[in-house]
Amino acid sequence: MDRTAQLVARSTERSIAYDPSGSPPSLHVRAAKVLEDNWTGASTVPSRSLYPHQWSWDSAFIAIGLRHISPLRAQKELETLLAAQWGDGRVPHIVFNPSVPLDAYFPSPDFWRSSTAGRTAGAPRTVQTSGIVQPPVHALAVWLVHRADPGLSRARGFLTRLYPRLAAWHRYLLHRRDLGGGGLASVMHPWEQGMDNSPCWDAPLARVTPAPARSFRRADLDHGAPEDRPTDLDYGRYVRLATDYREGAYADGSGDFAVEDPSFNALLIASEHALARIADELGATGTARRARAERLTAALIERLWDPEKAMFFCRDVRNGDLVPERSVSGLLPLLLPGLPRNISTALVGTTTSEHFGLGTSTRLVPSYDLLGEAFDPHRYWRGPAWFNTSWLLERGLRTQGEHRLADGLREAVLDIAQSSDFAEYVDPYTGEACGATGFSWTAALSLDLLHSQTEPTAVNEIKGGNRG
Ligand code: 9WN
Repeated sequence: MDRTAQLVARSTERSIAYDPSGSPPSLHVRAAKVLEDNWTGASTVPSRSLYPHQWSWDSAFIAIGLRHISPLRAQKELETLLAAQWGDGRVPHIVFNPSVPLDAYFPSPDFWRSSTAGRTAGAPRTVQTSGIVQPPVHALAVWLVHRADPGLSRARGFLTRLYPRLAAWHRYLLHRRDLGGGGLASVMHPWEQGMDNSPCWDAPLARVTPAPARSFRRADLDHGAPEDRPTDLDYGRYVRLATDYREGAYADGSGDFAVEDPSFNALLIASEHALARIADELGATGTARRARAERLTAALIERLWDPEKAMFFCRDVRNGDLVPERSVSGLLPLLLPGLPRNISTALVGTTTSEHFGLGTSTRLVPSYDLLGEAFDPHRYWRGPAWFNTSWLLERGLRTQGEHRLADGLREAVLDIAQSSDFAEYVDPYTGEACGATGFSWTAALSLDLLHSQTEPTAVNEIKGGNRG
């Protein structure tokens, strides 16, 4: 057996035998089982019922957890996604599985028509994808996956192969998506930011004429309760925006919806730090990338920070206004090591305030302001708590040295993941399960918290410091 084959075999064994957490084995084993059940051979579906294809930011979170049980599968997860990258650098938000029936999810490949409508933008010919993107968590995931088994990663040329793709992805966001001209990337569709139905989109979406209800058929209502899902009116607007983008051959710049979002940009900055570390590892220098990450942090503060409300807000690029809705997105810049102390202290204060209730009224941090007019503890992204945002916040609190709050959040995530059967999202007060169960990123990020314990290891990895 050659060296690479040996490393691959060892990595596969680890997926079965490795459980160093010391925490109740049942959570570890059950989480691993969810990821096993949702694995297709090349990637992991978010949920067998509701989301039967590969989703972009889901795969990044999934790989972060998978690395603890199979670094090889974690590498493959990211390789499969990045193999579907477009020539212009965009990483599509969905990579479709051709063996899944067209009516299992809407919008399906025949809606996006990526290989024809996306030809000028360099969409791949052999695989069908959507034409929009999702938050850039990928470089961070690639770095963390590499760190889980550097020997396997080097033997397979994991970083060498993925670095140019990640660099092109960031270039796309920083150049083609700087629609506000202030250095930040804009999202052109609510699905791009990942928190689809957030009240932050209500005002910018209001200027979009909905596609007629009879022009499409929603598949999400076959699996989810209508009162928890986006309304038909909002769905019509999502469809209109995506249709217009497709009809314009997926060229960036026009479009009724353009928003600079705090978490999308914070994740881009955290990933830029990770890319700097990948460059160092490959023998190049990450210095220019670190400087860029610092410039982006300054732009984030200048354009999206409101000192009076102690919160980051979205900016509607089409009218230049900040959107005055408090969302968990506005807390996630806590991930950034370069955040000035006065800002991080104020932001931690907002996290524990009556708007989000961390450590006081809520068990997990809600997706939206508890006091906001649109708050609803069960409706998609309008109040419930998600596990990926909780994981990001836990990492962010540690980055800022807030270990007591982070410990409490970590415990709550593990507890509720277990009791909710790895729910897609939960009621922030009670932890009651909502949406699908057996949800992949819930299982993966629980595994990650089990393994990372309370050591600030992952924090240093996110920070891109000089730890070996
Ligand atoms: C649209 C897959 C995705 C997540 C998103 C979540 C939801 C899709 C939908 O599911 O979005 O992309 O149909 O509502 O909002 O964050 O990536 O899990």
